Amino acid sequence: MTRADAAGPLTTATPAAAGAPPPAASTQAADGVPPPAALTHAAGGVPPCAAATHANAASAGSSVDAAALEATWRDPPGWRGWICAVNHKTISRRFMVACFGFFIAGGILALLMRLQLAQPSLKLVDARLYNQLFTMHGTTMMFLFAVPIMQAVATYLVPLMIGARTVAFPRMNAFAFWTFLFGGLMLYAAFLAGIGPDAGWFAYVPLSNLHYSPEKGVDYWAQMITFTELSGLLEAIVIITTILKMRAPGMSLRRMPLYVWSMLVTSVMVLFALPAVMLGSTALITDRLVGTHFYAPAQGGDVLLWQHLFWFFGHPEVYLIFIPPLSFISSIIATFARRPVFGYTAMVLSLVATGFLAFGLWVHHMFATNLPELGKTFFTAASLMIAIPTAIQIFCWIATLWRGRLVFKTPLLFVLAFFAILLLGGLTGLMLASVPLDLQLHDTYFVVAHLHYVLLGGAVFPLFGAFFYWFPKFTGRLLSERLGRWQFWLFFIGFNVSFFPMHVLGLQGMPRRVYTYGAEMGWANLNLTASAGAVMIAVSVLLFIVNVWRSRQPAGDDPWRAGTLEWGTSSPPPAANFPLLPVVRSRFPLWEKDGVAGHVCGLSNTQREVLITSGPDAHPDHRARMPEPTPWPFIAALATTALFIGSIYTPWAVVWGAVPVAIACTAWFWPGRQGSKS
Ligand code: HEM
Ligand SMILES: [Cu+2]
Repeated sequence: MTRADAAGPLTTATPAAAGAPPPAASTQAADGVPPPAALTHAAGGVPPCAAATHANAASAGSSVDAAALEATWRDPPGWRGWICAVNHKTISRRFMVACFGFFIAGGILALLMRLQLAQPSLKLVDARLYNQLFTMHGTTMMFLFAVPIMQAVATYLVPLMIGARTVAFPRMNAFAFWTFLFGGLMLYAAFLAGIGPDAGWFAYVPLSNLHYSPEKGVDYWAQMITFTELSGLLEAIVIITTILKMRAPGMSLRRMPLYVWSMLVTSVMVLFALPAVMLGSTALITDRLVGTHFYAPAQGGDVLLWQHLFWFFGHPEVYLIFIPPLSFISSIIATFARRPVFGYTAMVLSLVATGFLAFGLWVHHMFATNLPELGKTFFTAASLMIAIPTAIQIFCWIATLWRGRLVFKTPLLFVLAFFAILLLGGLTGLMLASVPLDLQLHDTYFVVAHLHYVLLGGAVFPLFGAFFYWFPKFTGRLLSERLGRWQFWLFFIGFNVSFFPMHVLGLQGMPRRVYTYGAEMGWANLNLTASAGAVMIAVSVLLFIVNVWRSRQPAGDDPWRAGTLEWGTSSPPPAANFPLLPVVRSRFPLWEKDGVAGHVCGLSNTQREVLITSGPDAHPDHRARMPEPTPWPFIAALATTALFIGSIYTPWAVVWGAVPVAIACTAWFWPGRQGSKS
């Protein structure tokens, strides 16, 4: 972004300046935060600007400026739009669809596994393919679905929630999407070509070294990590910068919606967590391809180094998956209980505390190694401690729901199911955090049950809830309540039928990652039950797709009568998000008696201009010009893909492959007429 030096004062107009009655004191008192000084200053210090009338016109649905704005901000039509789009909503929609596609693919692999395990000694798939199935399933769900979809949803919602026109670095956002997509497709191409990875989703050495995994599968796996983590890091930078520099005037940190807080915490965690696994997987590739010895004990390397690097990322990853949904829940609960979530400060502090503590737990995945016992007790304590901030959030939600007038729509059902399922997953987590018990249950189906209770309970249930809640925002259409309820109950029952028996199977000693078992083990009935549950889950997901496909019912702009800014514009939002950027004075601007506090004026309609505000208080600071649509992020992602895939076969690809990447980046950053690219 660069400073735009266009002439003209940049001001904010409050209703007072526009001649409307001053905001009621009571609405401000409710929030307890006084309006920021600079706003009153701006409103008082400049004459009521032309846009003050725009403000009124905008709320009355004026289309004059809206048409110009639309022309300025929309993506090019036709195939050029496919390649050149940089609008954050376009990129985010594609990102969400891609992640959901990978979820379906990972789900089909899970179904295949459950079919194979439905009866003892079945021969549907052999051991080799089964190894690939669970590796691909775990990898897909963790790297191609759960984390990226949280970022994808955020790049849609965050700008709308903070009253911004777009994300920071729109081109980087597009590049991150393409890189992610190409990385995922590469992994599936390898799988379909019969060289899928088969060393498990955490690819422990020495199993994943050249000696035990001589085929190319592990190389594809390790390179897929590079793709997705590069994309994840870039998205984190986009989200952090957007949140810290592009909030609507008046939206101080203390007025940020909880969801925006959760994305800030998550994205900062990404910056610390992802480099660890990128480093680890790069060292794995160089061990395999050029004979380095990072993980070779005979040459002075260390196999446990891999586990440390992987889990230093892997445990926080669970929270990358889990923290955004916590705030889906807060958004949904506030709206359906018709009141702000109880204990804002406690909620924010719990999010931040979870983010910190999440980095101090990784060794609980390594209790079965020969690390010093005393050291392990520290990680037991830390694992128990992280339950505290989550418990605080749960109590705050209960306090909110207690006196609220609940409206039992589908999103709320998913939220309530989250409570039940996550509770069970949390309790088995506390059990596994104790070293002696973990040594007994390690690598049994008890762990498979635990991880699915946490991951599906903590992420997939809230995600479906969030999707029902924000689908009207994305599309302007409502999903059917009737189908939604069917989907919910099938999913809830199917989930428990599928995964609850796995606790018992684990206690009976069934190991994970086995492709079959003998009838004499006595595991047949529980396994058949688990497989039946998986089929119910599949039917429920099908219902969801049908629901999305058939949705026609117009939603109106704000079907839930919610209070946060994303509902203050039309549904789906126009290309520029808001005809005039809002000014806010509370956490739920739309629940104020007279709506938002005012509007920003002085931004161009014919150029992609955004307002940059100060980090803590969101005082208006300067205008910045945002980049135009361009094919270069797409081309740069293609060049990066060639480099990454080439390097699986020869290290020289890193050298030659850098040339097209350099050319693409040079073209991308070539100073254009408007002097602004990012
Ligand atoms: C949608 C229904 C799902 C079903 C029926 C299912 C089923 C399974 C099965 C049968 C296994 C293999 C167990 C073994 O042989 O050890 C497995 C492993 C796993 N699943 Fe799922 N799963 C589902 C969803 C998910 C989701 C949503 C996630 C993550 C967000 C996930 C993450 C994992 C992981 C990380 C593993 C471990 C893979 C490994 O051992 O390397 N699963 N799942
Ligand atoms: Cu963990």
